[in-house]
Amino acid sequence: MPETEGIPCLLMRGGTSKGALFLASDLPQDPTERDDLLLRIMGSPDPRQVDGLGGAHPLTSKVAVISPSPDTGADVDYLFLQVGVDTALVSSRQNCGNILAAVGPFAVERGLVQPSDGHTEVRIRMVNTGSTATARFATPGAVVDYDGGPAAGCAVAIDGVPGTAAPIRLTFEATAGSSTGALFPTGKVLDHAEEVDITCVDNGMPSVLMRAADLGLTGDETPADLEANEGLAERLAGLRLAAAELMGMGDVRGATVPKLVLLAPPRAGGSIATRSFLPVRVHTSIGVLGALTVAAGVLAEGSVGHDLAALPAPDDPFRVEHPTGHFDVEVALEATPDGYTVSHSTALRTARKIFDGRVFPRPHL
Ligand code: NQM
Repeated sequence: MPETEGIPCLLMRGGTSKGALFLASDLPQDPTERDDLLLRIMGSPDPRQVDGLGGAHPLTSKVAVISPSPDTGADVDYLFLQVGVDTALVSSRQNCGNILAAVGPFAVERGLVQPSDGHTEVRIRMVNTGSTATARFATPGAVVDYDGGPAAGCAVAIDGVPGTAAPIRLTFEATAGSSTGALFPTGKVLDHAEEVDITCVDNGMPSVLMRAADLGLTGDETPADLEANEGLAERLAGLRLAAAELMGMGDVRGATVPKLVLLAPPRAGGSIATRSFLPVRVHTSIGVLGALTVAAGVLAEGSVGHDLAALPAPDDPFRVEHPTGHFDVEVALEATPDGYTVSHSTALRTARKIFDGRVFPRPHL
């Protein structure tokens, strides 16, 4: 279908992020053509993304491409694409657990999965890393309940999103080392880069953990304060390149991974306080896989943050504090003679269908 007739698109909030969701069959198969089209749909490159769907922040400049899965262990395949805001870049190098929360409902909306009357489970293969997740959500009368009416059991609030909505439970398998090959990609729980203690960890989101205090910070700064600190930005950029080399990720200039996370003792009854970098803009909350990765890293004895944390009792969730509240996750980390393993991780999110229609990409500049 010519693009002048518009491309079917569902605009959705997934967790604390927002993005445009497409059926793979509605987009060009060739990745170069697809990415060119997505840049024009989102209005990139432009710091305001004024001519497209993007929201002028990495957390609202996201795309999901969904198709039936050829894998017998999954119902659908989900490819996540981060669309640059002021750069003409589309990257498949990272996953996104927040947009993942919207994928199960999208699969029902588009008829890829038959919903049950009650609750529906959708098994999702995250194509970026090959790991899988299961989303469980309310579908009373075989229709997705986004708001959390009586059939959803209850409506829940997630910090960083106003109001309440129906819960979407996400269960992850095989996230450990999904991008880098190992939960602790350097083979150690503690390393040093540019004279700073770091823990390099990947429970679904390759991340470099460090103590805020080691950088002269409290860990309580607002995202705006951190983004305005030019000296910090320069120091973190150097640290990130050095850490990525240790993690075997090569030259990550221009890449959105690894993320950087500053840790501090919890201030609001949680397990640890965080400020995470995307890696330049500062997250207003924290990513889903980002939070699972922080929890796995901090739970490991000897890591950066282990001694700063108030570790939860065995059956309690790990509460990650962030700039707009907290995020509870469960991470089953086990010590083995060969190191640590994670059998599964879970997180609770919500999602919402915002707009269903056809999007009209701007023409080539
Ligand atoms: O870590 C932002 C987000 C994310 C990623 C980012 C995410 C995750 O909050 O699973 O969700 O880290 O770029 O959308």
